[in-house]
Amino acid sequence: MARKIILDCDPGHDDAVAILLAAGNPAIDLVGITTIGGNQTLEKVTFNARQVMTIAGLIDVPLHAGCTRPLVRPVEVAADVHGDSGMEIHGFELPDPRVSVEQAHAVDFIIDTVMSHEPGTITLVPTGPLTNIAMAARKEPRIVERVREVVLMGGGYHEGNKTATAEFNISVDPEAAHIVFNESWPVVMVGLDLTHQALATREVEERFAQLGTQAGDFVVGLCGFFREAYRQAQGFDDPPVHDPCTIAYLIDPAVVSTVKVPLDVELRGALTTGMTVADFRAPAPEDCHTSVAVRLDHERFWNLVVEAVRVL
Ligand SMILES: [Ca+2]
Repeated sequence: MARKIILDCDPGHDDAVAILLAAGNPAIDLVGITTIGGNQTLEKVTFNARQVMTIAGLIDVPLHAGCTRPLVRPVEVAADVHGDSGMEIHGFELPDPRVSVEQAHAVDFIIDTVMSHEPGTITLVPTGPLTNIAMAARKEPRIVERVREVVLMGGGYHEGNKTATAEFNISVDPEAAHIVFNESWPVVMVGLDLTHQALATREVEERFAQLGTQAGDFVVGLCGFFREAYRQAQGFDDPPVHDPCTIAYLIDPAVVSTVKVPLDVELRGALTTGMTVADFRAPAPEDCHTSVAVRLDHERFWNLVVEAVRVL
């Protein structure tokens, strides 16, 4: 049976690819999409989500906007790698959105969806700051034992990007991350250690170009801007496409291997605020509910994404 997920995202070039992968792979049942301010303001990323959902043909999937800012800290965006719109693109005309935003707040949608489905059936997939997920856990604590798993893109056990030790999504709202990591639900952290292996090489980009479809051309356009932005901002030759790694893990765990390890987040470090700390010193205790993603099968990953985009 297909995995029922709520994708909580901030599109975002790589969020867009995550949406396409979720839309095009039959192993995923996209119950809803929620947005969170992150790569750009909530208003901008929600507009971007509407455009991506239009390209992906997700006309009947509900879209709910969430929190405009982190729990404690001020808004920070990532215009250096995502541009002024949050999803700047090269050589591709984005469509007018044919998807509208539902009335209900994302946090209420998450709660209502989890509470109205059988326990253990809804997986939360956050690919932006964790504000909505933390708010949902605080507003309705009963969701914690009903959620099947939280599979998030964020953090890193050896790497940072926003700072030397902190990844952007976690750094923007570390207090929210603290709530999510310290609830008892299973958490899989797909962090930079993993997603920096998900490089969109020229060969990968060419496979999307060969599709000759709107969705394929969209990915090529995303890669074009993202490659240049990542080169200038972080010195990458090819851009790492972080967010779809979460979806790939759910489709086929062999593509993204994980290790069980206690995990927490630094809230008060002089140099390390927002750092995710994984304790590898000993075998994880029996009751350990957190895992980190360690190794990506690059070829199988891109095969999944290309195939999903092909069928859209
Ligand atoms: Ca994202």
